[in-house]
Amino acid sequence: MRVDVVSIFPGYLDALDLSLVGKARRDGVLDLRVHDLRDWTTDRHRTVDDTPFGGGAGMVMRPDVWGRALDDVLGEGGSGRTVLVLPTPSGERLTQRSVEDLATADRLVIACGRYEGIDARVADHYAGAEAPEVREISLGDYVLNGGEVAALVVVEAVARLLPGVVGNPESLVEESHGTGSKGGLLEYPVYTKPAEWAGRPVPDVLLSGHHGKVARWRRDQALERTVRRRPDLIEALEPAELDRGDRAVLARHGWFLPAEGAPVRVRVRPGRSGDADALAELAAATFPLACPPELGEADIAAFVAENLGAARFASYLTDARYRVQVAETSGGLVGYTLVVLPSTAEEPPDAEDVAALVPDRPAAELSKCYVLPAFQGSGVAGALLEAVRREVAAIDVEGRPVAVLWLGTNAANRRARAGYGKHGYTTVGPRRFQVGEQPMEDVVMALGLTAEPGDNRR
Ligand code: JD8
Repeated sequence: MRVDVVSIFPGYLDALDLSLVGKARRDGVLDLRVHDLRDWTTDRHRTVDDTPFGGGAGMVMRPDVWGRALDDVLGEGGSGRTVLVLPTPSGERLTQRSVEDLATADRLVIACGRYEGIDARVADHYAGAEAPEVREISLGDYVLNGGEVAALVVVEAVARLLPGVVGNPESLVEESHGTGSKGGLLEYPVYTKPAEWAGRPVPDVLLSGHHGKVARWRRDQALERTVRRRPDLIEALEPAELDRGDRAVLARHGWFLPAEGAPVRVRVRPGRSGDADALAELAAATFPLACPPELGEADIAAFVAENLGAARFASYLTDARYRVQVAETSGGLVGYTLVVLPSTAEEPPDAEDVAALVPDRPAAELSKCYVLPAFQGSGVAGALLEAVRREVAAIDVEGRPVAVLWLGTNAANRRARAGYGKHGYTTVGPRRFQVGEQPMEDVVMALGLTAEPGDNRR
């Protein structure tokens, strides 16, 4: 690849004589040429700038000088794909993906501006031409004094992708930000000898020799770092590239994968009075989906109107006998739970058959646990159940910690039963009841809350 850099400070690029880029130049893999813009000035002061039209501070670089320089440099090269790279704070953010694209070109010409920048007609002039392609790029949202630093970055980032520059091309695939398997995540932490430094040991797993565990640990570290430092990258992750382990790490940090699309930040929090309308809307959207087919639409609509309206939720949110948890995204509520607490420590569940199946007291009912279809199987329901367990396990009724959480779920709803089972609920027996004229069969499941010896739940 040939790269030409034009600058009024050509010495700035001397660093590219060093290290891998220097070797690539000596090996002929990279033909890097640095030009002094002043070679294309015509006055004895070698002037490259002038005052800005429209007034204002500073000086602007002249288009005619740049035009002569770029016409000459662009004219030197053969055919093939040429990209004119114009570093500017107002450019598109340079990313590994755009670097990978630049690395497929035959030639790059990088124009380093100074002062207040280059007259805007230069970019327009070359962008209007058949060739070269023009890329206005920025390194990031901070202000530098010129384009030279960006030229150093572009040359190093592109050169190391050229065949034969980096010793083990395998490591390129492994790198973060790239399109390789680790693409889109930050690097995991790395360690080397001594195994103990400043009282700090190396993580045991890295000394285990167990490659599978090491790979999993490194992946988890990369995910956790990315969640903490670059949540924007999590939103850009390709769901198909996330395995079960990845999804578990993301879920632990509040990121869940909906049925369609990229990971979403879901916050689980206690319901508050302002949630009533959104909860009623969510309940109306989710309750019918969990109803067995034999239940008629009319019965369902009647039940929703009677029991799941905004007014009912407003009462749940302000009445201490009820606890509401909600799962919320930036787009609104996607899940909720409702727990009914006993008024007294010995108050039995309101259905006799349940009271017999759930003897422990105080007993609280997980009355509602619903998640929008797009988030079913994403782990959001599990996060809600974990929040419910933590919240209810911390509640005393007449000074006695709530001993058990019980729920009734449709016997035919295998997914729900499996989900509750995964979170510690065990089936304690059937529960039969009527909806209108329709006989229904639920299973009752229960989760013991009070600490057994060695059980650290409390
Ligand atoms: C090119 C002139 C300086 C910028 C007045 C300070 C890139 N990420 C980046 N930040 N800054 C640059 C950059 C700065 C440049 C030039 C790139 C040419 N300046 C100007 C506008 C405000 N001075 C950059 N890539």
